[in-house]
Amino acid sequence: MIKRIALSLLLAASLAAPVLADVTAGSLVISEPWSRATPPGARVGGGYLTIRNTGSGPDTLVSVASPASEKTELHMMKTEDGVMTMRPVEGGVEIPAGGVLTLEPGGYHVMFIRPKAPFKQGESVPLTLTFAKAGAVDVALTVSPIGAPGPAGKPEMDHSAHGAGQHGSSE
Ligand SMILES: [Cu+2]
Repeated sequence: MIKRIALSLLLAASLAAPVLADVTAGSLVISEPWSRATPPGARVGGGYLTIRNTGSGPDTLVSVASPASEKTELHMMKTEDGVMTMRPVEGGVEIPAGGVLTLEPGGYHVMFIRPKAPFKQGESVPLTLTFAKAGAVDVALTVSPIGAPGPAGKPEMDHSAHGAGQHGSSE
C-alpha cells in the first residue's frame, strides 16, 4: 500500500517536471543526470552525471545501456594535437573510495549512438549504469536544451513541494 502510494507520487512527479533527485546505490550517490536535446536526424546524443563514492573501497563503472538508442557506449573525449577525438572506454572507469567521477561535456560521457527518437527538452532518457560492486543502477537523464552547458538551471532542490522524504539521507 505504502509502496503503491510512493510509486504513484514518483510517477506524478516524473510527469509533471524533471526532478533532480540523487540516486543511491550501495555506497554510490548519482546526481544531476542530464542530457541535451538533439536536433532531428542527429546521429548521437550525450549523457552526463556525477557519481560520488562514499564507501571505503573503489568501485568501477563497467558499462552503460539504454533502450533510447541503438547502441550506448561510455566514451572519453580528449584533445590530441588540437583535435577533439573521442573513443569508447576500455575496461570501465574506476571511482576510488571517497572519489567523484563526473561525466561531462569534454570528458567522460555516455554516448547514445543513433537515438531511436530525438531527445526533447524536458523529457527524460532512461539509462542503466552497471558497476562492478554496486551492480546495475537505473537513472533518468533530464533533457536540457540543445547546446546547454549543464543541467537545466541547476536549481536548489525545492523541498517544500513534497514531503515524501525521498531524500535527506545522502549528506
Ligand atoms: Cu562520445
